[in-house]
Amino acid sequence: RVRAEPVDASHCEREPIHIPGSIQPNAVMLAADAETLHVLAYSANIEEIVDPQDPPLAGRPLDDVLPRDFVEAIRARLTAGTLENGQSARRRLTLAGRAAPYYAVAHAHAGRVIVELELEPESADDFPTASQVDTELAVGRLRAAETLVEAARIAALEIRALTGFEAVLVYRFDADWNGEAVAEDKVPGWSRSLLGLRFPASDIPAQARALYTRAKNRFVIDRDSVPVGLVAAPGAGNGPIDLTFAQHRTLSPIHLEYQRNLGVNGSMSISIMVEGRLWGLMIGHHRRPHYVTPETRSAATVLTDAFAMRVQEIESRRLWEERQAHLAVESRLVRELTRSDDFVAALTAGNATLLDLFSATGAGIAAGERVTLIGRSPPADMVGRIAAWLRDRLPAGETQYSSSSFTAEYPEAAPYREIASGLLAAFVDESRENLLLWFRPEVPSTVTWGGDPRKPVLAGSGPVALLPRRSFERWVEERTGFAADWAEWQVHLAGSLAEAVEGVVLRQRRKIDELTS
Ligand code: BLA
Repeated sequence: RVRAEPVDASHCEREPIHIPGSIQPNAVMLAADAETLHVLAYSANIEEIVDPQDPPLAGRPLDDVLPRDFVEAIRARLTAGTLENGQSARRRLTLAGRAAPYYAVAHAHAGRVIVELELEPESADDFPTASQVDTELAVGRLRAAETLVEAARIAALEIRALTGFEAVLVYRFDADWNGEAVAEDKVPGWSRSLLGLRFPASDIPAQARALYTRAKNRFVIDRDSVPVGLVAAPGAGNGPIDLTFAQHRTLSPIHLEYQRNLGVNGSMSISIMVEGRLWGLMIGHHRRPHYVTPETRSAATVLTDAFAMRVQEIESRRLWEERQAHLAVESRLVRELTRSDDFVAALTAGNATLLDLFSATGAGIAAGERVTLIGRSPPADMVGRIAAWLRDRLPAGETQYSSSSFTAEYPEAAPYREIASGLLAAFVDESRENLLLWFRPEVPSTVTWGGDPRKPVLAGSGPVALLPRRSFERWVEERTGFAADWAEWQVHLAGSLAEAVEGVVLRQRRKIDELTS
C-alpha cells in the first residue's frame, strides 16, 4: 500500500488549500456574486435548507433563501467595507419551513459573498459542558503572567477548559518555521505528550502559514466525515470558490492523515499573531470527534488574541530593557573612544569593553596584523586568519557578518567550536583594515523532534501521492556547532559602534599626519 520512501517536502507547499472545492458536512454553504448577490454556487447538501421542488438556486437572489433583513445587513456591511479580510456578519436565524435555528456567518472574499449556515448537532456527546470559563478572569490571569512560559501555560489551560478539547498545545514557530510545543494542557487519561517536542517546518507548509496569517481559526469536528462538494452554476468567470476565510473549509487530506497518525480526530488551530507575524498556533486535539459552538469558538479566538498581546508585551519589554542596557554600554565605549588616542585600548581595556555587549564570551579587534583579544577567544593567529577570511568572503559594500554556526562555514576554526560557534564581526572601514569581533560559545543541545525531521513526507501510491510520516516517536538530534542566535538589532549596533570607531581612527590618522608632516 505505502512505499515508505521519503520525498521532497516542498511538494507539500503546492497543494491549493484555499480552493478545496468542499466543506465540512455540518454546514450548508451559499456563494453569491458580491455585486449582484445572486447565487453562484452552493454545497451539495443544499436540500437541508431548500426543498427539491423549489426552482434551481443558481442565479437566484440570496434573499430567496435567506431572511431579507440578514441579506440587508450583508449589503450594508459590503458597502461599508466591513465584510472582508476575516470580518463577518453573524446571526442566529430560522429558515422558511425549517424548525431548528441555524447559526449563519457571512463574509466577502475574492468577489464573492459566502454564507455558511451551521446546524448545531443534536448529540451532546462531545459538546463542551456549557463553558465554565469566565473569559474576563482568564484574560486577567494572562495579563498577570510574568514570563512567556507562564502565559502559555495559562492560555493552554483556560482554552482547554473553555473548548473541552482533551489536549491544548501552544505551538511556537522559530525563525526557520520549525516549531515547538511550548505548553500543553491535557486530560490525565491521555498518556501521549508532545510538550517540548520540535516539528519540522514542512509539517505546516508555507501556503498554510500564509493562509493562517490571514484567517484566524480552523475547527475540524470529525476528521473522518465525508466532505460536501460545492456545486457551481455554469458561467463565465465562475471559477473555484476561494474558501480562505470560510469557517467550514475542508482541510488538506494530507493533514487529516497526519492527524490520524497523531491519534487525533476533532481538532482546532487558532493563529497566534504577534506584531503582524504568525508567532504560533493554539492547537486543540481530541481523540473522538469534537464540536465547539460558534460562541465558544469566538471566545477561544479572543483568549488567543489576549495571549498574543501578552506575548507581545513580554517580548517587547525584554527587548527594550536589553537594548537600553546595550545603549548605555555603547555610549560609555564611545566616550572612552573620544578621550583616547588608542581605539584598541579604549574598547578592550577600560571600564566598559566589547565584552559587555551581546552576551559574548570572547571579543577582539584585528587592526591590520595586530590582534587584541579579551575573554575566551580563539588564539590570535587564528583570529588573524578569520579576519583574512572575512576580508575575502564579504561581498563588496558589506561590512558586517554574523552567524550562529560560523565554524561550519569556516571549518578551519572548527577546533574552536566550543568557544566560537557564534561570530559577529563588523569592519570599521571600507578598506577592511580594522575589524571588531565577538564570539559566542557552542550551546550543546539535544533537540527532540516528534519523528525524524529528515523524513517528514512519504510517497504514497494511488490517489494520494504524498503522505505525512507515520511515526511521531521521539527522535533525538544532537546539535553541535551552534551558538545562540544574534539578534538583528545586535548586528546593527555592532555596525554603529564600528562607525563610531571609524571616526576616531580617522581623527587619529590626521593627528599622526600632522605630527609627521
Ligand atoms: C496543516 N499541520 C497543519 C496544521 C497543524 C499542523 C497544526 C494546522 C491545521 C489545523 O488546524 O489542524 C501540524 N499539528 C501539527 C503539528 C503539531 C500538531 C506540528 O498538533 C504538533 C503539536 N503536513 C505534513 C506533510 C505535509 C503536510 C508531510 O506533515 C505535506 C505533504 C501538509 N499540514 C499540511 C497542510 C496543512 C497542514 C497542507 C494545511 C491544512 C489546511 O489548512 O488545509
